Amino acid sequence: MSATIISGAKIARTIREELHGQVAELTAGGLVPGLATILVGDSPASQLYVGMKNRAAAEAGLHSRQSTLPEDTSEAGLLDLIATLNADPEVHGILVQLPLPKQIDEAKVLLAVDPAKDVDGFHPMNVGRLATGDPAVLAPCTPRGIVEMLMRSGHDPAGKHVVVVGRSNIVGKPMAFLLLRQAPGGNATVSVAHSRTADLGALTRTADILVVAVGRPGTVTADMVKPGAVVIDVGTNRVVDLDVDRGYRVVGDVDFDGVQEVAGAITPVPGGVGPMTIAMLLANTVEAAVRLRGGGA
Ligand code: L34
Repeated sequence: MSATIISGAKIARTIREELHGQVAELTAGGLVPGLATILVGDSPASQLYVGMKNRAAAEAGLHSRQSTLPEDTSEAGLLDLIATLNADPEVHGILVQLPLPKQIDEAKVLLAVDPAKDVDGFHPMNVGRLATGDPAVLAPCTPRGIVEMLMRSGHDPAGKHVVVVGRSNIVGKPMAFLLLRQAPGGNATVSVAHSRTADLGALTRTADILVVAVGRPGTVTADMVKPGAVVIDVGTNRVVDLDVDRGYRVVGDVDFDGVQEVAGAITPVPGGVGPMTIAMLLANTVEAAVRLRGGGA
């Protein structure tokens, strides 16, 4: 058997076209949704991701701007910038790319973003609203993108056993909360595994849907997957490959070649979850803009 490939790139393109239409209507009505991204430091991966986010925003017709701050930026300097963006009526979404340099307290920064402009869904108020099942919350982009990708590829998680491998605040935990919601895209039975889980394979073999987000290549191999299961690979790991021009390849957390022989469906890396994350950032920004204006969509 060979798994169906779920193309996040293709689904994301469709969503971005839908958003483009919605943004055109809003713009005609005098509301241009605005996204402000903040990049601190010069991590090549972060530079790439933030660049892709601003490009996608501009393509969809959003107002977009990027602030790039040096690696040695002080916490106070970053908090000042966030305060300015919180007060700017042209900005409806604020994204601070993670990780941040060591001298900056991430928790403080996430608390400083106006929850109404928190298009990452990382502010503790939004985390709490997600955990309590508020249907109107701005949910973190990666897990929201995964739900969207499952629904649009015909894999409704309702009633299914979903095993999430990874317990990060960016993916694992919000993924579990979204899947538990009593709402479309939710109603799953959820298990969360992590580095201290005993016999990971025994648990993952019970998964109808397996979401892997640990940031380590080869975490899930074919023997850990139930035949026919849906496998969502969230990892984006750079591995050295001197045979390609840029000197590295991007691989996921799943042993794709082996697992695709067993799984019913699988997401590729690249071209899977990554593009969905970006599409959901745009969707969250449009939603935030509509809510900040007041009134419905
Ligand atoms: N605040 N920080 C904040 N929000 C986020 O949602 C993120 N994340 C993660 C890192 N830090 C963040 C992202 O945006 C990871 N991430 C992300 C987004 C997009 C892609 C990868 C990671 C992506 O589109 N990757 C391409 C491959 C790109 C390449 O060639 O390296 C893909 O097709 O998967």
